[in-house]
Amino acid sequence: MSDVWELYYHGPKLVGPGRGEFVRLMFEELGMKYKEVNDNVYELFRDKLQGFPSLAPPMIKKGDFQLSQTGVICKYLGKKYGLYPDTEEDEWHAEQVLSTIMDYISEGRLAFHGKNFYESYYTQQEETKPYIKVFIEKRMPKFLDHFEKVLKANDRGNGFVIGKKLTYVDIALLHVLRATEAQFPDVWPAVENIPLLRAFKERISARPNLAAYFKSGRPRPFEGNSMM
Ligand SMILES: N[C@@H](CCC(=O)N[C@@H](CS)C(=O)NCC(=O)O)C(=O)O
Repeated sequence: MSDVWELYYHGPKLVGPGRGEFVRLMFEELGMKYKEVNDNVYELFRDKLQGFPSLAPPMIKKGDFQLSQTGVICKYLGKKYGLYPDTEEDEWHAEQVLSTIMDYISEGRLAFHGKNFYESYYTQQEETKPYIKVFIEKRMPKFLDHFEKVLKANDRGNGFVIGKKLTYVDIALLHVLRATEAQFPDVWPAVENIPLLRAFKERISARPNLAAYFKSGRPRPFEGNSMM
């Protein structure tokens, strides 16, 4: 039995950072050791997983406790290890923002799988182009504009998403901003009116543990075939 957290996620040959990266960034910021379990994850989740059922990775496990759903994992680790809001109202606002972040990546993924959500992007590159176009032109600016407003509502956008300290929502927002930039390198620089978001991305990326991780060569490259 492992005495460190295990992160179950598809291996780097199958997928890029993906949803697993939300969890990795939590562990990295916290300076905690974790062990990745990457082998045969599809088969494992389909018919071999013991313990409390999980539909899909990422999943974390320590001892007999295992937990899936990316947002729930982030919230759990945040609460357990101190990346969590201090007041009840902030707690719910954090939950609200996290849900919006998850909506954003789900819509982004959907846009790259407009013909068939369950098949690879590479089988539908032509057919899904109109969906990507709508996402870029309508949905991405709407979400980014919203996140800009969320930042502005706290400390005029110069600090964290919620309250006076880093929480799991800052980590989640950082990852979707990085994913957006990587997926849409031509679009991202031209998105208008998001100065606070841009500064936030740089500020949080520069936190010592995260900066060391980004420089380490360990992060998986973004795939370029959908948001997640
Ligand atoms: N809502 C879940 C979605 C999980 C999910 O879609 N996982 C992907 C990898 S990123 C997967 O392997 N899905 C397999 C499946 O849904 O059958 C979460 O955010 O954790």
